[in-house]
Amino acid sequence: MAMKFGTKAIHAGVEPDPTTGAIMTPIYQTTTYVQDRPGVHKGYEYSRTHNPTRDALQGSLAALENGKYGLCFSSGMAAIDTLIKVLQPGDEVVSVNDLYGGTYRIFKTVFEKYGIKFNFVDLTDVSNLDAALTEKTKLIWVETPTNPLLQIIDIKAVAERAKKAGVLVAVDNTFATPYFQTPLDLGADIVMHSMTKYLCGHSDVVMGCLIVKDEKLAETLYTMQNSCGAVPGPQDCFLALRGIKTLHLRMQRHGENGEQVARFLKVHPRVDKVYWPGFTDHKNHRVAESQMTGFGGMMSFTLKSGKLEDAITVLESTKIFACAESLGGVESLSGHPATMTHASIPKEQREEIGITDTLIRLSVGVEDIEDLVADLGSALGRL
Ligand code: P1T
Repeated sequence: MAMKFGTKAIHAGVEPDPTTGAIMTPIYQTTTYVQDRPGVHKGYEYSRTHNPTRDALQGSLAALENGKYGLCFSSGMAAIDTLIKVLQPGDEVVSVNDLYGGTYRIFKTVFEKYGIKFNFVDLTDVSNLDAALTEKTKLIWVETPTNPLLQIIDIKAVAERAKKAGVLVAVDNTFATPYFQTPLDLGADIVMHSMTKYLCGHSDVVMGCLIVKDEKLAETLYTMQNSCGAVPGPQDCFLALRGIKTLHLRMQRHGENGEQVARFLKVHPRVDKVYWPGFTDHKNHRVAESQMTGFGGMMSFTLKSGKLEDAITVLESTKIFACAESLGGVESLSGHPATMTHASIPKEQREEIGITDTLIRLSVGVEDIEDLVADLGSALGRL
């Protein structure tokens, strides 16, 4: 039966436990499964390979992204690591040039050593892809909206060009979540998430996932998942399943609060630029409008003064927005990309794309909007 998003978030992939009827998938805290005879078992042999709690979660994720196969990992980085290991030395990857600092770091400092080449390109203009593709290109890595500048990449346009060139497209859908955007429907081959963020949603689990439609690609990835072994434990899978049951409710509120905070910042006298794809003057607002059903609760802004100390004052002064790495939990967080999440990107490169010293990133939570706006107003009032 075709289900709508909220129904899928609560039910997809999850059946009552066959032995007891428990409505919540139990935490199968076991490493191994007894076999009647060697090779005769109930579908489970060893928990690196399969675990019932993880299987339920993987099924839920596949359904949410309109894919067929879900694979969970012990972090978002482990999901990226496993995917890139499918490539061979000599292969090339075209990646967006604004992306999570840790993704940039694993590409540059880990995989370049093994002979994989990464070309970082401004894909907000899709025609830049043509010059970047070579016959060695095997994968295009898209993050949209990007972290931290909320750039928007046209997934459909990238996928069309990639299909012609026989290249896979992976989309890091962490910021949008499947509530606002389903890249597989737009022609992408692989969706990746840092589930640590909105999918788990309560700042208590580190986890990642890959979701695909193609059976052969899924088999390759399952083999890699089992061979490399960066799988999450059953307790974390249980927490992720619980978090996902309210994904639609949380995302709706993140989006509503996000819009109000963005509009407040946009007219504030101390604030210079506000990066949020819901504004009609955002470079790719029309693309965002066509491929997303809402613009979310992530945004970044800069200060008119241009002074690092002022950014620090704002980050120190808020009482509700907590200055911390990460995003996507129910509570509001603030961060300073240049010194925190994106410190691993060289300074010149960072500044070239707009990650300046006064850039502040907000993950707007689901608290009452009046309190959030008052908190930011009072912190900016100290400048
Ligand atoms: O932290 P981990 O679960 O390993 O996921 C890495 C990752 C991948 N992709 C995106 C878009 C991300 O934002 C992240 C993690 N980001 C942060 C920790 C952060 O504060 O931006």
